[in-house]
Amino acid sequence: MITVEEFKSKAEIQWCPGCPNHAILQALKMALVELGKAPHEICLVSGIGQAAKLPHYLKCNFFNGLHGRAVSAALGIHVANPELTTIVTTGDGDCYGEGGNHFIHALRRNPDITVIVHNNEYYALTLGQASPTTMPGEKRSLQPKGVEIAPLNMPAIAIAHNCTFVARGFAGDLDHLKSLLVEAIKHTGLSYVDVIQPCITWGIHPMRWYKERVYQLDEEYDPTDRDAALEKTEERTERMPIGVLYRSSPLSLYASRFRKTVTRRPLAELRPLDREKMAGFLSRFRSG
Ligand SMILES: Cc1ncc(C[n+]2csc(CCOP(=O)(O)OP(=O)(O)O)c2C)c(N)n1
Repeated sequence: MITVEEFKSKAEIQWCPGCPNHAILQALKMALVELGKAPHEICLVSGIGQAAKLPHYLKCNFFNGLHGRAVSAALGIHVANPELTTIVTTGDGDCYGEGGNHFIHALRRNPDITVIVHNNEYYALTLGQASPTTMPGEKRSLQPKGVEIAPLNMPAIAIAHNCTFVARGFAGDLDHLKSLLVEAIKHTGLSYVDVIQPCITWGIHPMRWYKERVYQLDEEYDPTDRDAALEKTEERTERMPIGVLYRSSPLSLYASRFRKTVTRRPLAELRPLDREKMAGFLSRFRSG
């Protein structure tokens, strides 16, 4: 039986001590353990940013791509090898800003991947500039008089485009987040979890502020009610619901449509892996 310890990588964590990203990393490891996944069965995919460093800190296959392109890379990886559990870890800037276009089109395609967005409402790596989810009125380096435009409501966009699993989690509620990630990874089709991740360096509110506002959706909430789900996505300031906002029956998957029209077998099956050749290739990237 795989343990959380076995997912620990050798890389030294570069996040601020106390950053809620640590909790998201832990929740993901716990979810993978609960699902009985082994490191070789998983591929984490990311772009650029603090959130995008997560794959460095979890032992498994990973691909670190360009800023905003994680979802597109994940789509290709999943189609090439559908046996892998492909998970994107990305920031609000990476996924909704630089990668917004790619994410929206992935929603239309419905690949069987999970997208976890560490939504801290800023471009944290590049020193806290406003991102697509920064709240209006907040003063930032490029908006000294305050952000003037409304934040992007990506969960609503996802629901409008029939994403079959849309959830919101909170990095301050580890067990709840772990359960959401288990559900998301189990889900067939694109599963999308927007995680409230208060930024302790550039943010204006402490964790306590979020804890006072976040509440768990209960059994009375019906995640199959599309209109109710769209309404819930609007609660983002005074009350912040967490849980599965929207869930619908499976739609046709990108990989199976691809199989019918382009190639019957996934790339990973076309030619057996030549391990010797691969080891030679990989050795070029090793130092020392
Ligand atoms: C094409 C491109 N534009 C801009 C940058 C600079 N850049 C690097 S990370 C980043 C912001 C990342 O923000 P987010 O995805 O929210 O992640 P966070 O650091 O907040 O976790 C930016 C703008 C870049 N590397 N590449």
